[in-house]
Amino acid sequence: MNENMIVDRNLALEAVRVTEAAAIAASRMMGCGDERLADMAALEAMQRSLNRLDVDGTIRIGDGFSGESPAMHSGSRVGTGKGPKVDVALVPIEGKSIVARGGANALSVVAMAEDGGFLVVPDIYMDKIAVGPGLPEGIVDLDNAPDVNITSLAKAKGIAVEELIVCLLDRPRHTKLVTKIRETGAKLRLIQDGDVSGVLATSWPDGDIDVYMGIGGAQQGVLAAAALRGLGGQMQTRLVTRNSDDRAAIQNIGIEDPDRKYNVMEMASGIVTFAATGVTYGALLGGVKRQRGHIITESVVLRSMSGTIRFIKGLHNLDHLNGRT
Ligand code: VTB
Repeated sequence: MNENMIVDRNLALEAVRVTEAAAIAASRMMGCGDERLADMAALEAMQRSLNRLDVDGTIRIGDGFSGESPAMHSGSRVGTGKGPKVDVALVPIEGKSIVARGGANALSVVAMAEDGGFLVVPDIYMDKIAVGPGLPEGIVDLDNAPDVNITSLAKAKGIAVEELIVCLLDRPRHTKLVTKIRETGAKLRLIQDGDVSGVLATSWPDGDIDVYMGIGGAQQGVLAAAALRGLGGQMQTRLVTRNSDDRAAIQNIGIEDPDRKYNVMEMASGIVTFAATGVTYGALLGGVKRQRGHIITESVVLRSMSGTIRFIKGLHNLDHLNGRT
């Protein structure tokens, strides 16, 4: 076993403690009506547990309001600095607004990769299309019309188009896309927020989404790619340049071709570890709940090296959590 493998195995176990801590903190803010408050609580908890890890970590995809503490922006260092060099991508709450209104499917997410493993993207939009594992490479393409993607996918899966479920964010920017999808006869699942879980659902062991489409956060796209390295699905993405600010952000970050299409490997390469914990109840993972002296968490840990999918249920002692033991 080489050093990278040992590092990866240990990180897989540690990464989940980071998302558990953030999810527990975020869940206390469920329904608080203020997404900023919820995010700060999760961010603080995530930062605290990341800093306990024996890694020399650099955040590549981060979070935090500028000028405020805590913040874990791209370039910030995390970990004790003693261990291996890793790049970190995180979203303390994927679906802050979900937590603020007490909705479903909010996750706490962290991914770690070898130095240089993540595509570094600005906080802008990204067009995405994702399908599950076991399908011919390139079965869908961002440059195809939606009906072409939907019919080829249905054919490859051996199902009728009418049986296929397409997931996308419920946003005015998708009005035309939604009309085109409806014209094919396919089913639709319009989600409020949380497009990482939308992409994951295409490749989840018992997920019912056949294809995820549409425009969401670019940083969420990289996190979703990290997960697909473990789950085995396909995704194609392209940054969306709406105006001169977006163009400048893309340029500043050092991306030469703003119209380039990326696949999963180009967004998350090398050895990648991904962990997510449910904050609120969801289709993929249960949310944080309280039960007889414990706080229960449901998480998943994915390792790109082996493709192992681990579901981890945590029973966290309430007395200990509250500092009484
Ligand atoms: C999505 C969603 C995120 O941002 O990426 C979305 O998955 C995209 O931005 O949970 P808009 O809300 O502007 O459409 C989030 O909602 C996070 O803010």
